Amino acid sequence: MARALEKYLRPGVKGTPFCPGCGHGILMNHILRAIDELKMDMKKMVFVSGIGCAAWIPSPHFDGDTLHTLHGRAVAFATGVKLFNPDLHVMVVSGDGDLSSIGGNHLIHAARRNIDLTVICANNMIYGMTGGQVASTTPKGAQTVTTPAGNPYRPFDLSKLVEAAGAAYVARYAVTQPVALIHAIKTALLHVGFAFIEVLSPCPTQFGRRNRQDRAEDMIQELVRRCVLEEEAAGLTEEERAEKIITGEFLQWPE
Ligand SMILES: Cc1ncc(C[n+]2csc(CCOP(=O)(O)OP(=O)(O)O)c2C)c(N)n1
Ligand SMILES: [Mg+2]
Repeated sequence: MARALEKYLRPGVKGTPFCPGCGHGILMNHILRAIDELKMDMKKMVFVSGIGCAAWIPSPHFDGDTLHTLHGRAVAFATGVKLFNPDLHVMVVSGDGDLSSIGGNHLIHAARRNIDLTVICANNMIYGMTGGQVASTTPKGAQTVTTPAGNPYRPFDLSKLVEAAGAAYVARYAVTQPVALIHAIKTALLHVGFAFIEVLSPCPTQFGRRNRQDRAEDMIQELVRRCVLEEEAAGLTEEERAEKIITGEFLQWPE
C-alpha cells in the first residue's frame, strides 16, 4: 500500500489476507487511490461486501463504515443503506461468485432498477476463498476443483449481462490497467445510477495452478498481453480478437 493511502486503513488491522500474486490487494490500492484523488469524505461513504476473498478488500481494511454481509447479499444490503440515507455514497466491493453466482438476481435487478450504487466486482473467474470451485465466470474448459475434466459451460460476460439488465455505467478493466481503472472508479463514484466495474484480478492459488499458470507473474503477464482497449480491438481480425479480453468503458448514460 502506498504510504499516502495508509490514512484510509483502519488502525490496528495488520497484514493482508491475500495470497502472494493475488490481484485483490492491487485493486484495494486502486480503489483507495480513486477515493483519494476525488478527495471523498469517508464519513459519507459506506462499503458493503459479501463473502469471499474479494469481500475482504473493504472490510476490515477501510477506515470507514463497512458492512461485511451474507454470501450473495451485498447488493441487497447496499440497496437498503442507500434507501435509508440517499446522501451516502454506497460502494459494493465483492467477488464474481458472490455478485454473479449466488447473488446474480440481486445484481441484475438492482441494475434494472438503476439503484444509485457503485459496484466493483473482482473477477478472478473462480470461488477463490473456498478452495477453487467453478463459478458462473469460469471460462469453458478451465479446470477447477469441481470441474477436473474442464468446465463444460460458457461463462457469463458480466459487463454485457449488467449492461443488458439496465445499468447506467459499465466498464471492464484488469488490475494491470491502473490508470484506466482508477479513472473508471472515479467516474463510477460520481455517476448517478447503477455503476458497475468488472475488474479482472488474477488468482494464482486457485485458478492459475490448475490451469498451467502457477507463477503469479505469468498471470499478470497474460493479462497485460490479452487486455486491449475496445478501440484497439476494432482493427483486429476475428481470430486475433478471440484471443483478447476487450476492456473499456462500455456504457455511460448521460446524467
Ligand atoms: C449461503 C452460503 N453458501 C456458500 C458459502 C461458501 N462460500 C463462501 S465465499 C464463496 C465463494 C466466493 O467466491 P467469490 O465471490 O468469487 O470470491 P473470491 O474468494 O474468489 O474472491 C462461497 C461459495 C457461504 N459462505 N454461504
Ligand atoms: Mg472469485
